[in-house]
Amino acid sequence: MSYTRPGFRHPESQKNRLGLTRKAYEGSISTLCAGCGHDSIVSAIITTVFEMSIEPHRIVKLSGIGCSSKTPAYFLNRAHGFNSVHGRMPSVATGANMANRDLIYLGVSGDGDTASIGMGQFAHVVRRNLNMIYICMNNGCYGLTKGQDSATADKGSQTRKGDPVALESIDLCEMAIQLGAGFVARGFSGDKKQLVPMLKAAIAHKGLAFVDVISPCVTFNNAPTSTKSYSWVREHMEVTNTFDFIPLRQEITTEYDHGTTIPVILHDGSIINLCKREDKEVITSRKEAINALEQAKGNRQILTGILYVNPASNDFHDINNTVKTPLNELGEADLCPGNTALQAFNESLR
Ligand SMILES: Cc1ncc(C[n+]2csc(CCOP(=O)(O)OP(=O)(O)O)c2C)c(N)n1
Ligand code: SF4
Repeated sequence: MSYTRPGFRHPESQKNRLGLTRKAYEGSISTLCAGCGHDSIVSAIITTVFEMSIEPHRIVKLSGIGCSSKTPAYFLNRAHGFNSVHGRMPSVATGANMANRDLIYLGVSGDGDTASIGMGQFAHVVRRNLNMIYICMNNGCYGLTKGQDSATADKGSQTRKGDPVALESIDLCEMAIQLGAGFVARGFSGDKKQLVPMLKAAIAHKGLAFVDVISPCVTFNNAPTSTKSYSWVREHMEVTNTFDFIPLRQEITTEYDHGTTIPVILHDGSIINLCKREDKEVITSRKEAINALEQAKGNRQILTGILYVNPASNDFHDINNTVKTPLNELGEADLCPGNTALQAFNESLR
């Protein structure tokens, strides 16, 4: 059976700065299980790009294999898209990004796709600091292949069959911080209020922005004792900071009157205001971010919020001094500067 999304929208639907309604940012109707956390993340992505007034065709959505990796079909129909082999999204994203640096690269993956078959690719794309947003929809299991434990399932938490997970779990945020990501955040699919500004900040960041979103699999990993279930996360979530994303065109406002506020200026000039609890002052320290994650884990808590930002992050293009123009815009004279230039280049290497 196939479904199509009804074309009708209220004539007075809200429009963004481009004059587009939310409809322009939607995709096909989801075929995921009703209540899957991944669908909530899709909705947050749509809200984010709609509110940021990004032209849909400026986005490249990429994914691997899994229920999570199917989701790019459910948002941004007018964007470019590539559904790659299991765990290989980062290398496809790297190639595309090298060819055209002017687009916005949004990679979507699952914890199986990222932390198992794609672990090598994940590690290197973070290390290279590719200018992309990398979202991991983390449900602690392989949803698409019927709920086997993934490498992010917490040790001791309950598996689908009811046994405790015997192996150490991988914390993708800690890994990303260690490997040099300039922006690392953790959200919860059921907390859109936190997720949307987090995604806006990730899009505004230059370099790799890793966003791990705990996203319960309602079908295979929702036992109340699983640390990726709705009930467990709701009961144990500790929010590091509340924050807002303020595009430069708008007045800067914040509604929070507790704790301190540190403005972090991202590369495109936009600002995120991070309002923190009194006892959490710095988010620009890798050491503190890892300590905070470890401490929360020790207390059996999940730390959410933007965990680490490096305001001086250089992306892969800066590091490799690549040409500023997308390759498809280079003319013959740029691509083939002639024999004299070739000889001079060869001489320089002797
Ligand atoms: C090379 C290869 N090995 C194994 C599979 C089978 N497979 C499909 S999806 C998947 C796991 C997906 O898990 P995850 O990334 O966590 O996504 P979820 O479905 O939970 O969102 C596996 C092992 C495959 N498609 N290709
Ligand atoms: S199997 Fe799990 S991850 Fe896959 S669509 Fe269903 S609820 Fe979502």
